[in-house]
Amino acid sequence: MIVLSAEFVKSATEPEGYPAAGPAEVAFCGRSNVGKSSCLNSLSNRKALARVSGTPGRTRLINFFDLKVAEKTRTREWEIRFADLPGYGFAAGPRDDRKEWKKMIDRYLVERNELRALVVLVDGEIGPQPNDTEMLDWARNLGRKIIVAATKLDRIAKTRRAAQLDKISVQLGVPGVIGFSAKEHFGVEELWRALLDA
Ligand SMILES: Nc1nc2c(ncn2[C@@H]2O[C@H](COP(=O)(O)OP(=O)(O)OP(=O)(O)O)[C@@H](O)[C@H]2O)c(=O)[nH]1
Ligand SMILES: [Mg+2]
Repeated sequence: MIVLSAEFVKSATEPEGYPAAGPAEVAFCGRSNVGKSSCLNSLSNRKALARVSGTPGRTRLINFFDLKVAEKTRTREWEIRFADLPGYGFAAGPRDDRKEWKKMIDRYLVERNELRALVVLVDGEIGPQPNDTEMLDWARNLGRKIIVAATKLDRIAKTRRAAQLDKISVQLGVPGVIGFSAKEHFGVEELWRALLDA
C-alpha cells in the first residue's frame, strides 16, 4: 500500500468532540505499551504520526487521523480514518481514571456510526492477558467487527511464529490473527488488507 497522505485531525473525549462524519473509521486499542503507536506509524509509513498530538495527557484522549492510501499499482485509492484509543491495563491508574476510561471507550464503541472495525493489538510474545479478553468480549457484545494483530512478533523465533499465532487465535476465539512487527516491518500489508476489507 502507498500512503499518499496521513495527518492528525483532532483529539476528543466525548461524541460532541469527535470529528464530523467523514471517511470510514477503524479504531485501534490494546494494553499500554503493546506497540500501538508503533503500529500506527508503520501503517502510515510515518515515523511519528501517532505522536503528532504529543501533549501531556493525550493518552487519555481518542486521537483521530485521516489517511489517503493507494494500491501500489495506483489503480485504486481509499480514504480512511484511524481512531487511536487510549491504552488499558495501566495498573497504577486510580479507580476514577479507569471508570472515566471505560465510559469514554463505551460511548465511542456504542455511538460511533462511522466505526467499521476495532483492531485489538495483543503482545505476540507474552500472548493475550485477561484484560485483552475482556476488551474483545466487550466489543463483540456490542456487535463490533474485530481484527486482532499480535505485535512484537519479531521477538519470537521465526520457526515458532505460526504456532504462536495459532495459539493466540485459539485463546481468543478469533480466526486469522495477524502477525505483526513494527521493528522488522512485517504484517503491514496483511493488516492493511484486513482494514480495507472492513
Ligand atoms: N521488538 C519490538 N518492539 C516493539 C515493537 N513495537 C513496539 N515496540 C517497542 O515497545 C515499546 C512500546 O511501543 P509503543 O508503540 O510506544 O507502544 P504503545 O502501545 O503506543 O504504548 P503507550 O502509548 O505508552 O501505551 C517501545 O519501546 C517500542 O520500541 C515491535 O514490533 N517489535
Ligand atoms: Mg502510544
